[in-house]
Amino acid sequence: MSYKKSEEAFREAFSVIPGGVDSPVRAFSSVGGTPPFIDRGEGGYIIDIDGNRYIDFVQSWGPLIFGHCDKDIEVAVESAVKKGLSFGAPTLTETKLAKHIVNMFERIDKVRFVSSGTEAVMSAIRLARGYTKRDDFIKFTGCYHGHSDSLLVQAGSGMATFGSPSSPGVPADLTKHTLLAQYNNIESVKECFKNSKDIACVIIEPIAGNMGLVPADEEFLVELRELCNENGALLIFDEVMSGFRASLKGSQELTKVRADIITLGKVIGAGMPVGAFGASGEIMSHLSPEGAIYQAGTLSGNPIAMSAGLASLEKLLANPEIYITLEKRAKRLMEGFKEASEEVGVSMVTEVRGSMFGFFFSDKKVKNFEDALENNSELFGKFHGKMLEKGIYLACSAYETGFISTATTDEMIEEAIAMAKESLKEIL
Ligand code: KE4
Repeated sequence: MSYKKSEEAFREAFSVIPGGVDSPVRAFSSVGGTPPFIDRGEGGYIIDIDGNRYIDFVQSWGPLIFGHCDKDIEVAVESAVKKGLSFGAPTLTETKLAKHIVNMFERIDKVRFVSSGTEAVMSAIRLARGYTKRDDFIKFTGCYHGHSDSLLVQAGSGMATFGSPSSPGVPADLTKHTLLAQYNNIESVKECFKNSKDIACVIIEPIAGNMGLVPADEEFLVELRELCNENGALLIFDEVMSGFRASLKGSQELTKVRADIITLGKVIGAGMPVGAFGASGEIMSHLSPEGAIYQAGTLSGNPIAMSAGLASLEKLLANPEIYITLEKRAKRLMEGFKEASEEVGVSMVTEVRGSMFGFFFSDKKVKNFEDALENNSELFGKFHGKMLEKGIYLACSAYETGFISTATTDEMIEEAIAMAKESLKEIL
């Protein structure tokens, strides 16, 4: 494959955009090489500006569950565009999409739309703090919830510590209320509740997708729910990625545990900028303008984004059986990757939840971020590069999740498996 045009484009982008990208992961820093500049998508494929075609397992990091250029979503967007791009005023589409979400998620009576997952999580935490009149909150190492200041924290020495900034530009004052616990380790959460009597909420990805794919144990979630109840803290499930991807109703079809607040994104925008957060009517009544907790956004509920999300969600609701096929294909892909690793004698552990898949070059079942860090990331980088050359577009980090869309055919899955076998043989 030639990447000449992308190499030139990357240099040019670099001259006017930091790192040449508008989101760091896209720069391929952890895998090396030049990120292909994408010209267009076609169903399960993306084509770069050099004309190289790839089977797309990233799908814009999750939103494109129907693949690229889905006709139904395109028609919905085209008709919305003809009526205007934005009004800064209420529209019927927002209510329609909100009703679908409220009807799908238990304990959620109201939802508010924003323009990104970061905004959804930032607003959810402010809502929890305002509602409980407490300042501290617990997050888990390895979970990513967007880039708002209080979430850019790194753990201290112990398993349960107050966070310190993980990024310059984040004052310690803004992270001193963030406690860090270890994923799937309920003792570390108990430790946090011992360290603070001012905990407003616990936020977790119930199916973590930002340390690779690492689902929470059911027992852990049950105990987490109990701890929140005992301590008067709210439980926030960040399903920006897992919502509509792990199942039609995100983690809700995979655990009996229910959160007080949920955050959503990605699929509900179908590739357009949308985030959302929802809770009971009682909790949401504390949000402005009903209540005093302020939250706002010029493009929140944007009619074009709402139309895209509504078309995507209504298609999912009308075809819930697609999740059977999505999961079958995700499992076949991971089975094939495992075969490929066994053929060359390297260890691999894999995980699937609905249309989400993950794999680590490791011989250890991954239960938390510390386990995930033990993977062979050097081998992952080489594997990613080889697969790209062979037309397979995987997430450019070992700590991300891959996705199957309805446009990802059985033939594409078999092609990716064949290329995985070839790639590993060439590397090792
Ligand atoms: P955004 O602000 O990027 O829309 O959403 C933040 C966010 C919140 N919560 C979860 C569980 C998420 O996965 C994300 C964003 N996911 C990453 C992919 N790992 C977005 C990709 C990127 O940062 O470019």
